[in-house]
Amino acid sequence: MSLSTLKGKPISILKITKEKVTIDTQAIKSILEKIGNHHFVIYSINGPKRTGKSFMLSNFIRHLNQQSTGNQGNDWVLNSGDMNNFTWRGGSERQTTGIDVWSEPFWTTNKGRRIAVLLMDTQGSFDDQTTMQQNAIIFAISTLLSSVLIFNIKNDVGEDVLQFFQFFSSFATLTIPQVEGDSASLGHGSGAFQKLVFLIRDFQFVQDYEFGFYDDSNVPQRQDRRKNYKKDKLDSNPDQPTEVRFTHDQVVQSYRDVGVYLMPEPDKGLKQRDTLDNLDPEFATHVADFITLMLSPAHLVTKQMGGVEVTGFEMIKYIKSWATLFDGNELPEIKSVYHSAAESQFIIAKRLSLTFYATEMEKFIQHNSFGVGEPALVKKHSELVKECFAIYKSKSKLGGANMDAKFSEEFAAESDPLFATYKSVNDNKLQAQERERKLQREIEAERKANHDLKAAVEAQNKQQERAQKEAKERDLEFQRQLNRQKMLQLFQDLLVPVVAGTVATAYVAKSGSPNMLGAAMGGGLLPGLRMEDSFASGRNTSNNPRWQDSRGREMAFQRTLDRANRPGFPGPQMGASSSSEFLSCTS
Ligand SMILES: Nc1nc2c(ncn2[C@@H]2O[C@H](COP(=O)(O)OP(=O)(O)OP(=O)(O)O)[C@@H](O)[C@H]2O)c(=O)[nH]1
Ligand SMILES: [Mg+2]
Repeated sequence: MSLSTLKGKPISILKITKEKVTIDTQAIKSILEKIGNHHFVIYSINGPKRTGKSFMLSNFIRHLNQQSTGNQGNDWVLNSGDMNNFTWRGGSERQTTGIDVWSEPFWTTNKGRRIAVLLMDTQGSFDDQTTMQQNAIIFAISTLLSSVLIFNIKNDVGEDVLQFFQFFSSFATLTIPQVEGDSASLGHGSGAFQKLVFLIRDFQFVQDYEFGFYDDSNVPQRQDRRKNYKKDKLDSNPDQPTEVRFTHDQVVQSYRDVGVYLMPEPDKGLKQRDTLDNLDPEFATHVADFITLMLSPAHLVTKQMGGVEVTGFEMIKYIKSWATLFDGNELPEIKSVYHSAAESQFIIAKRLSLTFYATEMEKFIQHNSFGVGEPALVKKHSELVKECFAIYKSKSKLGGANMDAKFSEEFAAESDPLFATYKSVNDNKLQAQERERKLQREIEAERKANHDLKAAVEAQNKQQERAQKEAKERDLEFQRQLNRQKMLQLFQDLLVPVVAGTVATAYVAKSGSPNMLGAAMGGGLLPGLRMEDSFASGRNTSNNPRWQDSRGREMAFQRTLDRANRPGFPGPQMGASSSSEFLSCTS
């Protein structure tokens, strides 16, 4: 490839005021006219502010200038001589504003054709002086103009970077039908744009990925081919949540060709003092490699509109037609596109917030299986509402204060019924808990009552046992007494009459009068025996007085008398009595 050089300078093609963004069609026309009927490659570098974009483009120019002198080495990276190109500098304040295009095309031959190379530097996104709408417009214009977009970021491709990129790209895509006319059939997500290269500055994770270039079929020479940064970090994979997959797919599919270059960190001198005096050799090598690669035939992608290559002159016509789109006091098209994009972004942000709210609330409810008091539930709700607002703010960058108020209103309208549902689930849990407690109390009370009843029954049983024992003892005692009584009775019934009979017999024998026995009885000689009343009173004077014990029973003494009446018995004979009388007396 041979390149011829022209002196040049950055030309601003965009005018940005607070009210509007304007394309300076004359400025861009003056550059494109130099290309005329030739095809051209146009590189645009975009990305967050203060990330070394202008520094990199300056090196493109120095490289192209050096090439034009026929010097093939990498000295140009170390040569700080000609800094008169895209202005770059350190510090925190933004440097580039709007869009600058290098005034002079560089020429090269590619596949036998003479083609031009244009370089375009852009204002860094996310500074504090530019609205998101302006950022989006700058991104859209540079995307629409460029054939190779270098998206310059620091450290790594994070999800936040991809989301912003996807949003800006989709915004740019929405303008395609207006800028390419009705013939533009390529739509969002179907390779609407040509080439995209993520340039990652200060890349740290070299243990996993070597510095250098990655795309679908290439990895750096020393890189283990099983790990490909482009595929691993940019392509979607089935394990990702739908939302994340969607973002990855949109980014990758909006471009026909996507690659990544991992760049090492420069030395402190460059980072902090803008000096190239001690430029880190590894950094210098990679800057040179990157630029050489980007300008190599495989990456020289000529500008197309609606899928067709365009010349410098044709491009001027396109850009003129954009005047109505990007120019004018009201910017009606862009505004409507902006508003619809802002609205879509708002809806997505709101959905994400509500999903987060619902997920966290469900977790909270599930975690508190017995329910929580209403103050705790309300507190959780308020905390989540705050977090959701932060999520919305991080995802919906286009909206202003009006959108914020709209979000709060609509979020409340949608989250309040959800909260009511969670509250009723929580209330049910509390009620169930209360019922459970009540049941427990009742069971406890019943258990206690049963226990008391058992104790009472046991006491009663014991009492009964005691009573039975006492009764038994009483019975025994009674029995004992009865036995004693019986013994006594027996004694009285048997022994006393025998003794008394003997005494009486002896007495009768001695005195010769049974009646004298009554007198002896009366005299207390025979206690427990008494003569039948009629004998005792003397009314009955028979020789056979009847005797009674103290209970009035006729006594066995009769037998004694019988015996006493037998012939040969000493003393007077007494009247005989039947054996039956005797038996009835002793039974
Ligand atoms: N950490 C780091 N700093 C760099 C790198 N390349 C250049 N710089 C420094 O970054 C600072 C900003 O460089 P610029 O090229 O002006 O950055 P920019 O992205 O164009 O900045 P804006 O135009 O304000 O958006 C300068 O001090 C550079 O020396 C790099 O690869 N890593
Ligand atoms: Mg800059």
